[in-house]
Amino acid sequence: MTSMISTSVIEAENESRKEALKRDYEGLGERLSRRGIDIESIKRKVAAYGVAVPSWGVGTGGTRFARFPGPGEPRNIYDKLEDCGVIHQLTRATPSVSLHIPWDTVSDLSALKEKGTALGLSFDAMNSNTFSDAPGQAHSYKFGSLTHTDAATRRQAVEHNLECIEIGKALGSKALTVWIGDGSNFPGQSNFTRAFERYLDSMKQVYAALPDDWRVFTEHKMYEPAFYSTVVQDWGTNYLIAQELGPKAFCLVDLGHHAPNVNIEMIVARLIQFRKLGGFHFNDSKYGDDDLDTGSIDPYRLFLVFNELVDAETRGAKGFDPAHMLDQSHNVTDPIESLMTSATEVCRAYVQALIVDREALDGYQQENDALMASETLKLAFRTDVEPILAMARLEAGGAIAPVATYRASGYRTKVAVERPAVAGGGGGIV
Ligand SMILES: [Mn+2]
Repeated sequence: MTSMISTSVIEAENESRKEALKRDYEGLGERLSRRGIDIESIKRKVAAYGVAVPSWGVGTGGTRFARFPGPGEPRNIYDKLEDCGVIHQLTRATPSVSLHIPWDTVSDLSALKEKGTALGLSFDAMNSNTFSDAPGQAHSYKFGSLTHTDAATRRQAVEHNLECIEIGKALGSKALTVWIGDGSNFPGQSNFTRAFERYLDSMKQVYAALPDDWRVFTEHKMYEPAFYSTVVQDWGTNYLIAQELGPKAFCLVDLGHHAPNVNIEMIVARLIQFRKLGGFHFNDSKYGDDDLDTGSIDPYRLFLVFNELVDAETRGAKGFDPAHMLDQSHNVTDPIESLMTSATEVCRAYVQALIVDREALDGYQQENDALMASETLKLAFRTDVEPILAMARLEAGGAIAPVATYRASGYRTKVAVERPAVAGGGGGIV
């Protein structure tokens, strides 16, 4: 196994924090046992949990206004995998990487797979891109891709998705995520019904090429890049797509792709109930699709989403197997630090949801005791579960304090020397 960060750095950093962690863990264990919760079983669950890192996440993101690249940005997919290796080595929570084609230029697939294996990383869902034009492509996506009025453009977009499936097969991926930028900027510009008919027709061709053990995830988004209408605008349309396509099609919920104040956890519950929840793109937002770091704005909402997931897990909901991925844009931070922090936030929400007293909650719901039902959730959310997360990392060979350990390692300074600055780069917001 290739270690990106020297294990001696991790050990030295952990040594200085180990005793305090042990005391904190024991103290929390005692408090939880008073509530009838076994801290060890919670720790085992979070230790087995993983969230995928998007390959594009390790590059600096940007806005319509500017992008400010940081030092040592990854130059290619191999550099990106190494950065993902750092994140997993320190957090032990991100065992897989999600590729984005053609932002990731892949040529030697077996070398790529080998590199991933050496870093302890597998390949999560493949992401196709038909929302921007690749150099030299025959037909432009300016006016759409899978829903374009021109059949040849639609065909090209379908072919690209088929190519993504082929690449994914070679890498051991088991899912394709399709997000399209198709939509309109003017009332009347697009016929809603015809555009959606064309979408379904194109997606049926993609679906037909899916291997039996694959799933296809479609992602809804309310607005952007089209600002009047998008073809897959909300979870209702997304659900229709999954229903129309068949049993291998599922809805992906990107937390940022909703209007402010939308009850996302309720959407999650509905999709679970009707067995169409495919997975998540985790991020956070204040105003729209801000792609802010997961848990940085509204950690309670993230917890409420996980509350639905743990509820489904606990009752053994049929067909429940969502894929978890981070999808956010790092404009002002070191992407490695943001992704480590965000992976930890996802794990934290999971653990907080695991310690909800579900029996008590059920009782309060039955009795219509609104206040105590809410307090039951709040009790779990208010519990500082960091010792569980840190102990799980320590026992798995990770860092008690990932960001401090990363800074102590000098990784960014080292790669800044090896990787000369490049213009552009594959940052993006989808
Ligand atoms: Mn997304």
